[in-house]
Amino acid sequence: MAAPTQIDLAGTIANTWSYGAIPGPVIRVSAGDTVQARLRNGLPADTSVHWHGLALRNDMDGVPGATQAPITSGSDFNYEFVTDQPGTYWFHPHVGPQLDRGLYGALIVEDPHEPLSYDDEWVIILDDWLDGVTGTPDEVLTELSSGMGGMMSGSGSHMLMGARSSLLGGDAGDVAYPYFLINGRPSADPETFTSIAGTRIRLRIINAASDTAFRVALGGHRLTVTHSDGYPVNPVATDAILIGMGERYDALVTLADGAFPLIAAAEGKDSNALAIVHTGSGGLPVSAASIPELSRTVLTASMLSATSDVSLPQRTADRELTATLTGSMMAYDWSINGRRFDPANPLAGALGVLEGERVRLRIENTTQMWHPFHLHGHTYQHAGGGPRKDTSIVLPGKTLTVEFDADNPGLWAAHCHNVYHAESGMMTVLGYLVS
Ligand SMILES: [Cu+2]
Repeated sequence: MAAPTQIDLAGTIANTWSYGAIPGPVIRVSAGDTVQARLRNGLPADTSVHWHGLALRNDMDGVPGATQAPITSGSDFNYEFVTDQPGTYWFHPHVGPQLDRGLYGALIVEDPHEPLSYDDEWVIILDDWLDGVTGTPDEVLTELSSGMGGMMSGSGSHMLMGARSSLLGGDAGDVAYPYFLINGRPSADPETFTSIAGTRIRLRIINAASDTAFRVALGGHRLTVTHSDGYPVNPVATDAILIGMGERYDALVTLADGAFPLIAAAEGKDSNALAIVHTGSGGLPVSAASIPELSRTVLTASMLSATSDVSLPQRTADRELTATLTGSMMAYDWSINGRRFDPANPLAGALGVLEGERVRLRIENTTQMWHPFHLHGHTYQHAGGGPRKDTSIVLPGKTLTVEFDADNPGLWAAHCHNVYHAESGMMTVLGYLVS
């Protein structure tokens, strides 16, 4: 059930929309299981559910205009699909900027033959929050859509200027948020995880934000990254992880004795989300504001390689495609290959492939800002033996080349996972041609 509700942000009550709780209830299945989920739309608007990262049957992908009709207010839709691939996934609407409300949750596909050994696991969902506090996501989109001109005339209240990050190649984000949340809770009323020293935990970290990358670290600990976007990587130890919107990272950590801040620093935005990890009888952490791990080694996807069992077999590409990320903050005309996505004509400018092809896709960012590029229905591999992923940070002025096998026919959205960029037009469709 998606419906209007309220969220309690450490005493500030905000009106929002949710799937019953924020985050929504965790959906946990085993690989090979069939998920049956009925969405009842109690919202005063059309909606849908997209199952982010799953290579599922196309008509369950939740993209109105491409894979299904919108679920109108007061009506139901039954989603049913098989989950083939274990991993950390999530779900959210694919209508307007609804993702920037409380409509998101984790979908965990367990491996019946799990090769990792750990004692417990924690799902950690990161979010940037303004809904019901400084406005609504629809108001933000309207304001941003008028471009920098609106801000310069003094009418802007949501636009964020001066958010800079060297890790993100410059401009870090467009939108000012009053709160950053871990599992739906602000830093003043943090999520608390309680365990005992020596316990080995699998963290499943999901960035459900709309305009914020996070730098995540656990004070006093190093993390061993084991998965990116659900797929295993050769393990890498790090102090912190950079995670863009839509990305997921799994990491193992063995807990020390005490109380430790788990910080998700809003990259370039001078604020952070906080959770507390308690073991034994330790008191509260001395300082949760900053931990040295955040400024040590920060892992990005470029440091990862897929394990051999999930690497694509070596093969010459049958088709080369280019998705050039275009547009600017000034005009707020975000686009792909110079074309802003038109929901009334979704196939205009579509990228075409033939079933069975090995496809080499160049994602070329000609803008002055980073973008988390997301492809539906497939998990590509970063060229040169990199990680398998479905969402990748592409820095300004850089090109990321990925490869995938065209093995899941249908119409698949490909877009920036900054929800405001996507809604302003940085979206296209990957379609299967008929030979
Ligand atoms: Cu973008």
